[in-house]
Formats: sequence, structure tokens, C-alpha cells
Amino acid sequence: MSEKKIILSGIQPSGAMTLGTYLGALKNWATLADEFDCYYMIVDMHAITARQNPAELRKTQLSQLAQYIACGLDPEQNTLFIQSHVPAHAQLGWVLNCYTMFGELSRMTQFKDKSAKNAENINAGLFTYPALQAADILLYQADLVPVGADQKQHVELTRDIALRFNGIYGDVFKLPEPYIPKIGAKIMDLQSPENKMSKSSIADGGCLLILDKPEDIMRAFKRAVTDSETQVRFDAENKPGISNLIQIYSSCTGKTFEETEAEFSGQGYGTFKQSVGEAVVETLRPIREEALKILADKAYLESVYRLGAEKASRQASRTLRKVYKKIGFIEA
Ligand code: ATP
Ligand code: LTN
Repeated sequence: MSEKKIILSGIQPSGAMTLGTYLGALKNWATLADEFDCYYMIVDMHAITARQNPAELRKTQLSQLAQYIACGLDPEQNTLFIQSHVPAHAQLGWVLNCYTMFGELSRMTQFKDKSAKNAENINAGLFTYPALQAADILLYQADLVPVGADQKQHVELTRDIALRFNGIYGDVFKLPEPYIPKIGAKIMDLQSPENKMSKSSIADGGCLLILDKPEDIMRAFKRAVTDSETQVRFDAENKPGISNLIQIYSSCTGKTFEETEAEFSGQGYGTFKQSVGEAVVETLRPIREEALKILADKAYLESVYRLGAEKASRQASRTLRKVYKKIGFIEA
């Protein structure tokens, strides 16, 4: 087995991926393959905690896989797979449901947010979602879980579940850590910068997608909400709109917040917004072109997810077998 530390993460195919997903997650993932053994999934089983259109779900998954690759995840160096192709996720997910407390799940912010937004479908899967996420992570004995800041609570719960299980049965699971980027961990909505940019609220023009066209990106930045001052200065509390734009610009150009502030000192918001738009266009342009090219080759995509599932299954079934044995299941 490889000596490298193990990385695992996943994104829901519940809609098109956003600039927030790119800057908060994918961009970071693409830098890790040399140093780590990386597993990245498309979490279709998580996505059905909200009602999905089947044809749309199939399409979104292939598009998401094409974007993973276009964002720099080379399938030869990373294990890219679809969650439901590895049945061990459902199997360990059930077991961990029995080691996760009602009170713990009730405290999860994502559950509270999503059930408030979708009051007519607060299903049991939405509630127990973090136990399945814990299974995703623990099956691979992951050391690090690269995610945006909103997922920190789920990774912490995963550690608590692993500690509880290990406390009863001995060292079965590695304790994972969240791995959160310094810049870009929480990109906010361009129209309502007090909310996270999120694919489930793309209607108001505050959310940009990785596959958006350059003219749409420029238009969204021109319309981005700012404040009544004129100074480009980072102050997340009092200037959430401008601070978000600084974060996006810094993340796309590699400049620090200070360098960005200095560059636009004395210039109006109009110039700044134009430059942020251009930086995002240039960041996403090659990704969009590459993703569309890959998406046209269905046979290639199929070969990638088949191979990914095979590699992932090997690792996952080893952990599942160990768990079944520990808890007293009889080997089939
Ligand atoms: P949903 O609207 O369904 O909650 P989402 O747009 O938040 O979806 P996820 O699939 O939940 O997207 O997130 C994928 C990954 O991207 C996660 O690691 C998450 O932390 C990260 N991420 C998502 N949105 C942002 C954001 N606005 N800023 C930084 N990281 C983000
Ligand atoms: N809950 C995450 C998606 C997710 C995930 C995972 C992330 C499911 N399983 C395992 C990291 C590791 C989300 O909503 N973004």
C-alpha cells in the first residue's frame, strides 16, 4: 500500500458547480495529487436528500466529472468515482447511523438551513446525511478532508463518530481532519453577500457557475452589490460585498488582500469590479473549454468512473469487512 497520506472529498450533483465550489474546493484539490493519495467522488446518494429530476441528475453527474478533470484532477493521479458505484458507502452508512446520536444530528447547521429552505421535504435521509458522509470519509481511512468552511462541522462529527466506534472496538478508523483553504473558504453571493454562494440559490444572479460564459460573468460582477463608501478595503463585517470581491480577486490572481487593496487604492468600485470580472473570466475560460471538450466524449467519461469505482471499492471493502467483523456480523 502507498505511504502517502489519504485525502477524500465529494461534491453533490444537485446542480451546476459554482465559482464558490471552485475557489473553496476544486482549485485546492488540484494541487494535492503529488503529495497525497486522493479520492474524489460525486455524491449522488447525498444529492437525493433533495428531490432530483432523474434525467437532470444523470446529466449533472457527467458534467461534474468533466469539470473535475478540467479543473486539474487527472484521473490517472486521482481516484474519481461516483458514490453509488461503491456499495460500501450505503453499507457503512447504515452501521454508522447506529453510532450517531439524534442530538448530534439535530445540531447540524446544514440540516437546519436545508430543512428551513425546504419545509415540505424534511426527510430522514436529510437528517442522517452526516452519518453517510462519515462513512464516505472513514471507509478510506482519510487523513484530510479538503472542503469549504461550511463542511467543518460535518468533519468534526465524523471524528466524534470514529472516536466513539474506536472506543468500543479498538482502532478501526483513522481520525480525519478538515483541510480548509486560507483564501476562498467561503465565497459569498454577489447579490446578498451575507449568504454563501450556493448552487441551490442561483436564481438572483448572485451565483456564478464554473461553466458560465465570459459575458455572463462580466455582467454579474458589474451588478455585484457593494456599499456606499468608495474604498477597496477588506472588512467582512462592515463591507461584506467588497470583502467578498477582494477574496475572489485574491484567490484568482494569487495576490494577498493587502496587495489587492494597494492595487485599487484611490480607484472607484467600477474599475475594481471590472478587474475582478476579468480575473474570474481568465481563471474559468480554460476550464470551461476543456470541460466542454471532455463532456463530448462519453466513452472516456465512462472509462474514468468505471476505473475509479474499481479502485475505490478495493479500499472501501477492506474497511467495511473489518467493521462487520468487529460488530459481530457473520462473514457471508
Ligand atoms: P448546496 O447549495 O446544495 O448546499 P453548494 O453550492 O454549497 O450546494 P456543495 O456540493 O455543498 O455545494 O459543496 C461542494 C464543496 O464546495 C464543499 O467542499 C463546500 O464546502 C465547497 N463550497 C461550496 N460553496 C462554497 C462557497 N460559497 N465558498 C467556499 N466553498 C464552497
Ligand atoms: N456534505 C458535503 C458533500 C460530501 C462530502 C463527503 C464532502 C458528502 N460526502 C465526504 C467531503 C467528504 C457537501 O454538502 N458539500
